[in-house]
Amino acid sequence: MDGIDAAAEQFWADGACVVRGVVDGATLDRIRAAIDGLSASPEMADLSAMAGDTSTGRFRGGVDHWRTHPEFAAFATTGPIPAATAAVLRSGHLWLYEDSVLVKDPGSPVATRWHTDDGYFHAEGRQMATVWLALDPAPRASGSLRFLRGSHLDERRYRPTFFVTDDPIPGTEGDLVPDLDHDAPGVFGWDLEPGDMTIHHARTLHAAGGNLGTTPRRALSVRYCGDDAVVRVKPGAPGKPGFDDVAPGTAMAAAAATLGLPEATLV
Ligand SMILES: O=C(O)CCC(=O)C(=O)O
Repeated sequence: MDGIDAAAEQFWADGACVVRGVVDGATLDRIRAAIDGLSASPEMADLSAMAGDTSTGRFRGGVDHWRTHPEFAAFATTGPIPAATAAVLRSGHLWLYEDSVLVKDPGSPVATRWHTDDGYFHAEGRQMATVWLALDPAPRASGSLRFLRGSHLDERRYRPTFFVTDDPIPGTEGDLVPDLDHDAPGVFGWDLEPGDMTIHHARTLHAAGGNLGTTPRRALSVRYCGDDAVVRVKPGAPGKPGFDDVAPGTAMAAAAATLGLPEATLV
């Protein structure tokens, strides 16, 4: 994969990287169709409503589609998405933790607030990352992700929030998330074309603006654990099946089968 070593260097130095043109046109069409098929599904929460926004353009999101839709499991565990992620994480194995579909209609002003994914993951380790695959042109003005450089190296832990507000989820642990200007020093990101993806570390602070463009901003986000990840339930964070029954500190390699988390095929 062209440029993957440079992407890995940047991921570990800055906390995020971009890999361009990873997914081919036919696969993008299949992912778009799968995402569009969820549009009226109860799996998709109205995040605009959670933000108190009444605009016609909505922000909708769902999680764990792979559990009930085999095509989502296939997107996340086979082909170039996990292969690129494992190369960037420098991990010999990769376990699917979660997937998420995130659709911002044109005209949705709702921002994704600053957060780290770490607070939501019932796992701990340096080799944990999220892929954000663009299915539509996603310049910054349409809501591609913004990252805070080096924040993955900070030992601080942040409380997970409701994603579109800064309110922490009750019962969670850590500091309150910051509210950073998207033009602040150290904030960076990329304009993306369909098939490009960013990969960010689970401890990297990130956010996205609303979609000020004229086309939808559909994204598939996939969260992975690598070789050094261990199970660690985070109090108050949304639960995942089986995690409470696994001893804290158990290696994901040993726990994944019990948890029903598939290992990706890396080619
Ligand atoms: O798509 C978005 O607006 C946010 C996605 C995100 O924060 C993530 O996938 O980690």
